[in-house]
Amino acid sequence: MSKEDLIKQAKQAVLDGDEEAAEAMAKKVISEGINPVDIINEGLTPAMTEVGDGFANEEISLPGVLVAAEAMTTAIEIMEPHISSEETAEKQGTVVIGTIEGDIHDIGKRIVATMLRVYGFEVHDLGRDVPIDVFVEKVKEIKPDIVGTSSLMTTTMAGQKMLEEKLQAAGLRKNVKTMIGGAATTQEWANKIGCDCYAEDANDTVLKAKELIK
Ligand code: HCB
Repeated sequence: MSKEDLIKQAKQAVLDGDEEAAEAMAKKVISEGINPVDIINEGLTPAMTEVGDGFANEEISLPGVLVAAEAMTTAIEIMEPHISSEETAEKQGTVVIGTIEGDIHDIGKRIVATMLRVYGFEVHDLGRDVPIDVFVEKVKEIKPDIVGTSSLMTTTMAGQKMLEEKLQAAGLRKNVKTMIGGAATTQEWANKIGCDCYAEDANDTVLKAKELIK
């Protein structure tokens, strides 16, 4: 089966919220030796964006979003361990990443974490709904080059500002670069809160993370 066919199947599985189809597609990607990164970037992610737009326009219900997210997560979990290490460059730096407290959205953050690993970063993924103090503790403990946060909701963006303030107060901010992302965030928000960088998607994250550690 061609890569294009599998991209189509990936999109359809997310749009239909069909976990079984997502699983079958992901297993086929592995057995056919196709790069999972292409399937994530060209199939799964655009389909999830379409679902998000459908939800915003009230064409898709919340349970519809949930099954789409489950199909996407299933496919990523199967493909993640097979993401090619040939693309893995020499070690680039260390990143601590997580989704801000109160926010359970983690699909995009997971993709970002995976892509950073692929391109040579050591990534400590703290998961989702992560309290700000946990980010601060991890920065103290791991001494990463970058701390990245994800916020998908206007209600959780404030946590990114709080992280800037708490890192300052703990005397840690000068030793770590900060990066934000997620649908609720923008470059303007990054500027406003004094964050070093806003990244729009996983590719942008890798490019900007490399810039930040230079
Ligand atoms: Co959710 N949800 N949701 N949701 N959800 C959003 C985010 C809304 C925008 C939908 C809408 O109203 N239009 C909205 C938030 C509105 C707002 O605050 N402005 C919303 C809401 C309101 C909610 C609930 C409150 C709904 C409810 O219960 N009434 C609830 C949240 C509960 C909570 O968190 N406490 C909820 C629940 C859900 C699920 C569970 C059904 C599911 C999440 C499943 C999961 O993540 N495990 C879900 C989903 C899937 C979405 C949408 C449809 C898609 C999000 C997504 O996965 N996109 C989203 C609509 C949208 O975003 N337009 C909707 C695909 C990924 C690949 O994109 O933007 O996350 P991404 O990540 C990109 C990019 O941002 C960047 O790179 C990624 C890869 O390209 N990036 C980073 C991300 N993080 C980064 C960090 C970095 O450091 C750097 C770059």
